[in-house]
Amino acid sequence: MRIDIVTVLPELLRSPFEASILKRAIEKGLVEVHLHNLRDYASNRYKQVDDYAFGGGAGMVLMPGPLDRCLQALTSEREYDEVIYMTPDGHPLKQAMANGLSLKRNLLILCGHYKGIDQRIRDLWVTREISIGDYVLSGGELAAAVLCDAVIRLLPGVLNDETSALTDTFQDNLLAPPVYTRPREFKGLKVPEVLLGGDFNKIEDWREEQAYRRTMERRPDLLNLPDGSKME
Ligand code: 6GU
Repeated sequence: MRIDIVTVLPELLRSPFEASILKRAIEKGLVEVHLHNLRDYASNRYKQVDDYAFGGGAGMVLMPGPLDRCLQALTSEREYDEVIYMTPDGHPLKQAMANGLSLKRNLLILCGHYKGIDQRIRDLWVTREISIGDYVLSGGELAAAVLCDAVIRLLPGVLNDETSALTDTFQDNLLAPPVYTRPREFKGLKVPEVLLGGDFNKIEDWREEQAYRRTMERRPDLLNLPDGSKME
């Protein structure tokens, strides 16, 4: 997989790809991540990429010119399966969407900033608009990092048995059950007996029950969904 990310703050997006699982995925050649500074596509000598919104109101808007030149340059090099715009008014990111995107070859991600990007870039180029939740971030960069993490960890060969995605919360619309490691007793709190017994059927039953209990308590909305196989 190849991911190209267009941003006015490339420095904000470097560290997520320089540690742990994402770093390893890149080193193993399972994914390439390329950052593009929108300012490199500015036309005037001030390297301007944002301007006031027509109609007034607070906040700047990313101008269509630099974004269009950047997109023209990138899409002339290769075909993208999706041009994704990270925006709080997008479709909420779900595990099923991450699963679907993990099957694509080339993804292009646009990070919004300030009041967002000129609507005409969305009309002309964007194939999918994604939000990572109902709160507002200062820009799309951290949201893009979240999306990339959710997608890259699903690529074959990225996770090993210890970090397997199959038992993740949400992979079956259930929250994950509690987990314990050594010691067997910590500050007077004991590990549930069933986990020490070695009866794997009993352990599975216990985990499932705990997962249901937790989901019922915290996210009853998840229990009404069909399963994790839909894209949106
Ligand atoms: Cl994708 N961008 C911004 N700026 N804020 C957000 C978001 C995205 N998703 C949730 N909040």
